[in-house]
Amino acid sequence: MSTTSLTRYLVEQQRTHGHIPGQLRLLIEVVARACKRISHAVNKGALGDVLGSAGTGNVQGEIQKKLDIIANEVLIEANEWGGHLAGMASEEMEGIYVVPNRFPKGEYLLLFDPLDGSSNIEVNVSIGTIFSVLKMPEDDRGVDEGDFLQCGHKQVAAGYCIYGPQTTLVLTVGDGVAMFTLDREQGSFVLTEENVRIPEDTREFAINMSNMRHWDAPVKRYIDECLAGKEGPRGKDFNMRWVASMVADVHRILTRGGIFMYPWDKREPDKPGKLRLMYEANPMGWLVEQAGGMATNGKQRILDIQPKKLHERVSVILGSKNEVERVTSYHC
Ligand code: FBP
Ligand code: AFP
Repeated sequence: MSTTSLTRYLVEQQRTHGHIPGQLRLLIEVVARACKRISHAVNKGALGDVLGSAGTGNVQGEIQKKLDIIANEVLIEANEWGGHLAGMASEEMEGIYVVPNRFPKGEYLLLFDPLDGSSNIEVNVSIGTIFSVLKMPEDDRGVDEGDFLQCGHKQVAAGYCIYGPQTTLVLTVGDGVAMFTLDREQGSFVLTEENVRIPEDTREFAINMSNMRHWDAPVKRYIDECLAGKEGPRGKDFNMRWVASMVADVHRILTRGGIFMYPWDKREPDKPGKLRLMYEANPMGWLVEQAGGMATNGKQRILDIQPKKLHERVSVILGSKNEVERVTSYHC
């Protein structure tokens, strides 16, 4: 059984590969500590009075759950004073959060979806926290929204923590993907999987099928071919899974392969998709690529999209390489 803690893993990465400067290591450890607190609140459920709606809406016009707000506060409080960050941005906040002057300023920017899959909170299904780390542009004295508008390939760390039957932190710093399971007795994240690889082929897709009538032709064609099974052009049967928590769907794909799609659809023709580029697609896209998979918006690599605004949305197709390539080629 592994005894390598997250701290030791990060120290060893820093020593042997030079991937993780001290401030970044501290940042990742602080995010992990915040995720432990969120995990604790999630586990308490009704006993902790954390379920239900907060009666407020976020910048996306979505009703906020109590846990959305709690998780957001936990991440901000944990990260603002350590001296590793210049600013933060969250799916739950309209503008950026600049680290107050009373604290030292660091070199990094942290972006997060504090509680992804919030429609699953009450029904006791896996949810998670997604995070992405960028470096402050050099020679920049003040922090503004423009500093955050960097392509996904500029991320220096990304990951998520899934609150499910186990609480697992999944991380990349650009040298593959590692998974750490929370050992509640020790109170620490322990390395349980390294060099995670997504098989290039799969027989499992994840998409919200209730939106089928709104899809564009390439997505409809791909799913129709999967549904045709052995007798169809693919010559094999496919299985379907849809958790409605991106963290849970991506975690399954990192564990056993598959393809996940939340494509543009005709319900909101002016929006490029439902999922958020900076808080969901970029960190998940980088994790998937680091595990040998692929992530596109149907036309281009997610990580090469130049964001124009903080809460930008995007169409997402990610997972097993050969399937993502196929759907992407149907868009050309
Ligand atoms: P297991 O007991 O083998 O895990 O099967 C679970 C189950 O019986 C139900 O919990 C679930 O609703 C169903 O299988 C899922 O079936 P399918 O894989 O056909 O979607
Ligand atoms: P919330 O965190 O607002 O519940 O959204 C979760 C999510 O962005 C993503 O995690 C899911 O894949 C997707 O929404 C589910 O969307 P549908 O409810 O439209 O299937």
